[in-house]
Order: sequence, then C-alpha cells, then structure tokens
Amino acid sequence: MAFRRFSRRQFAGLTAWLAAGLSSPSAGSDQAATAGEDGSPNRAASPGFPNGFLWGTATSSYQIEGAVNLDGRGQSIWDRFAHTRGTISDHSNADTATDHYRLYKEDVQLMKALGVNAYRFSIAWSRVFPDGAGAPNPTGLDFYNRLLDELLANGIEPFVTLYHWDLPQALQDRFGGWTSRDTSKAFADYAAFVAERLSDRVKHFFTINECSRFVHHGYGIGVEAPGLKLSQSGLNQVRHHVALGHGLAVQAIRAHGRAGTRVGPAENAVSCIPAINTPANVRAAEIATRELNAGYMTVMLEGKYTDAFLAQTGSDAPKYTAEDLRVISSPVDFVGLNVYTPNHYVVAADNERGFILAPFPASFPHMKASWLRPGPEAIYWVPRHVARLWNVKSIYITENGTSGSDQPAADGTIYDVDRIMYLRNYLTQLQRATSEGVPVLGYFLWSLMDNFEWLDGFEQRFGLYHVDFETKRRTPKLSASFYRETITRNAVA
Ligand code: PNW
Repeated sequence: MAFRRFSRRQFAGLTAWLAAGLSSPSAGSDQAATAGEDGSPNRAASPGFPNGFLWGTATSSYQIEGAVNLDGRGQSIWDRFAHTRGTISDHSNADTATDHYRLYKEDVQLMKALGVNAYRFSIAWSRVFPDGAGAPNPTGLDFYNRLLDELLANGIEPFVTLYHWDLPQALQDRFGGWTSRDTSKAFADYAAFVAERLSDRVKHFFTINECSRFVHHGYGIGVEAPGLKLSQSGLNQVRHHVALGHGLAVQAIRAHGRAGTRVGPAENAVSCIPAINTPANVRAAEIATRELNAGYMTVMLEGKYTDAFLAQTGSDAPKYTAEDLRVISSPVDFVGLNVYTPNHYVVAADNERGFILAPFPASFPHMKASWLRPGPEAIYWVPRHVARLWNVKSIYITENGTSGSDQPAADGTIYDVDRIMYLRNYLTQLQRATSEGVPVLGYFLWSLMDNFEWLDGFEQRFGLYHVDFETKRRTPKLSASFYRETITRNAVA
C-alpha cells in the first residue's frame, strides 16, 4: 500500500514521493484526490473550503530557532527564564531547540511537502534589536530575509508575528518589561523598523501573540518569563500596556509598511460555547465572549473597557487616557484567533451577567496536555462570535492543534491517530463555519514540527513532524499525511 510505504519513509522519502507524483494516500479510497498534475490543490473541484482558503502551519522564534548566541542576537527574557533552575519541567531550554536557524531551508521543504501555501512564524525582537531599542543588528534581520526569500521561492506566503513572548532582556532590565509603557513604545519602534525592511515581501503582520496567556503566566502567576507575580492593579496595568503596544504597532505598521500591508492581532480569545445550541444560549455565549475578553479583544475592537470590567476591577483598574483607548482600537485588517479548546460552556441565565459558566465535569476528556480538552465546536463558535459581535470581516485561525504521546510503532511510524481525530473534528467544524459564511480566510496548524513547549520543555509535542531533539532529525507523523490530504482536497480528509 502506498500509505504504509510512505509512512515508513523519513523526510527524504516523503519529498521523493511527492516529487515523483505518486498516488496520494487516498488513492483507492472512495473519494478521489483532486490534486492537479503538478500536485497543486485543485480548489474548484472541491466542495470543502472556500476557493483561495489559505492552509498553513505555525511556529514561533524561541520555540524553534536555537542559535541563541549567533549573529549578534541579544538575550531574551526566555533565555534568562529557561536558564533559571526549576522553571522548566524537564530542565531544558531552547538554546538549540529544533536548530531551525541552521535548518530553515530543510524546514521550508517540509512545508512544501505538506502542500501548504502559507506559513506563520515570529521574529525574535532581540535578533533585530539586541538591546530592544537603539541600534539595529543587520545580521540578525538577515536571517529573516533569507527565510522570506526561501519561502517565496517555494510558493509559501509569509505571515509574520512580531511578538511571540521573547522580549529582549534589556527591556526587562531597563523598564521592567510590560510593566512600563516604555516597552509599548519600544515595541512600536521595532514594528516600524521591521515593516520598513520586510513589507516588500510580507503582506500580513500579527502584532502580539496571545496577550492573555503571557500576561497571566508571566506577570500574574509567575510560571513563565519574566516570572513575576504582580498585584491585581499591577497586572491590569501590564494588560493595558500590552494592549497599547498592540495599537501603537498597528499604527507603526500603517505608517512604515508598503501600501497594502495588513495587520491584526493573534489572540487566544477566551472561548465561550453555547452548552446547547438555542438562541438564548448563543446570545449568552456572545455576551460572555465580550466580557471575558474585555481586557484585550474587546478593548481592541471597541475602544473601551466594558462597564462590567471596570466595575469588577474597581480600584485595581488600569490607569489610562482617552488617547490610549483610541490607539488601542486603531482599526485592524483582520483578527487572528488561536483556538485550541473550549474554555467555557455557557448557559443563558436570568442573572446580572446574563449567563452562567457550566463547571467542567471531572469526566470531560483531555488530550496529552491536561488543559487541552477537545471541543471541536470551539473553532466554529469563536470566529462566529467575533464576526457577529464586532462585525469583523476577515479572520484567520492563527493556531490550532494538539500535543500527543507520539510513540513510534514497531515499524517506526508514529501513528498519531489521536491528533488526526482532533484535527478532523476541528476542521469539520471550521468548514461548518465557512459554509455558513463566517469569514475565515485561512488556517495555521500548530505546529509544523515538535518544538520547545515553554514551561513543559520538550515534553509536549505538537508537531506534524516528529523532531529527535538529539539529532534534530525530522520525521513525518501520520498526521502530516492527513494534513496534506486535506489540503489537496481542500476538504476534510
Ligand atoms: C499557544 N490554553 O499557547 C502558544 O501560542 C504557542 O506558543 C504554544 O506552543 C501552543 O499554543 C501550544 O501550547 C497556549 O491553556 C497555551 O488554553 C495554553 C493555552 C492556549 C494556548
């Protein structure tokens, strides 16, 4: 069977298989593959996703690059944090990670083998500005020039995240990081510089990845960099500075990017799912979405903190000006949404808030990561709520995926059917959304390859490609075939 033969092969075999135009894994199944002669997706023939839908994978700089001391890169708060004893569960760090800095050309071929036409990656701020601000480091930027050229030469459209948590340590030392609005301003200067240099090839920028996660973990409970545990008022001020940094960066990219450069956030909105699909519960889930995302998405898209947010934070509310709110809500071209899991199942209620959040039963299943409860309908409801609440016309799913135990079977293949189950169900719900007109334009699967999973070190693997962290060898898991098949059909395989 073509399928088994392919699965046993390592990366070199995979590309050979694709280059030779051998029959795809679906050959002989009841649904014919729709790839054209050159292997490119034949979208018109597919009943699945809209024409022109973008299929991508996602990564971030600190999680994959390694080479932390090469070519003038400055230290980031994650270098410092991961080298602090007791912070990372397996005592690892990302000094070499997947060695993508050296292996980027091979990694672009991994993407090509999947058939993706887009790639979301992040820029390490401290490669470009080793001290966070001041003198740029051209050698650091050159890495991204090389990567962009390689992507474009292979027909893969770059989507660039400016901040995926690896703040230059110098800004932490000088300003206390995001506790100061000086960091928001430095972020805008860095965004302006990058837009100036890269917007000839990069048409889409994401400002900040998952504000809520890094603020809560890094400044609230202190389990991620920079490892602070601030008071409620301190934490709310950090939130505000991060939102402000987003808005300032939007303005900087507009001012310094080429005409047509598009920009938006990439947020893991708190996902609120109607427990049962009734009009009252759907409305309640929308209200919950607006309130539970008040500190980031709501203020970014409405230009005000909700009454409930201000009442709830009381004297701990952030200090801000009307001008701040205007900046934070600078118009965006799209909203990026990271959707992994249902955060809340919502039931309409006759109370002050208008909803209750159902407690999760202990029996609710989870994937390998205990926080990752599979609830495929999240990827239907989150973009739908966002489109309806704020009249958003363009949405990208900027991350979705799962970790797994990913043990090779006796024949050496990683049959990650749990990941395939997860992806199949989420993509089916995403197709439900696009078929109803929810304006999702593309999907970025997290992640291209196994990588450094923050405080879980190398213990949680999210990749379509398995990485041997000793040899850095990449091997496709069965889910890589699933994703390729889905992209080829432009419909869930
Ligand atoms: C995201 N949650 O983090 C990050 O953007 C990635 O860098 C990370 O590797 C990936 O997802 C997998 O964890 C999240 O608890 C972590 O809901 C946790 C949650 C969501 C996103």
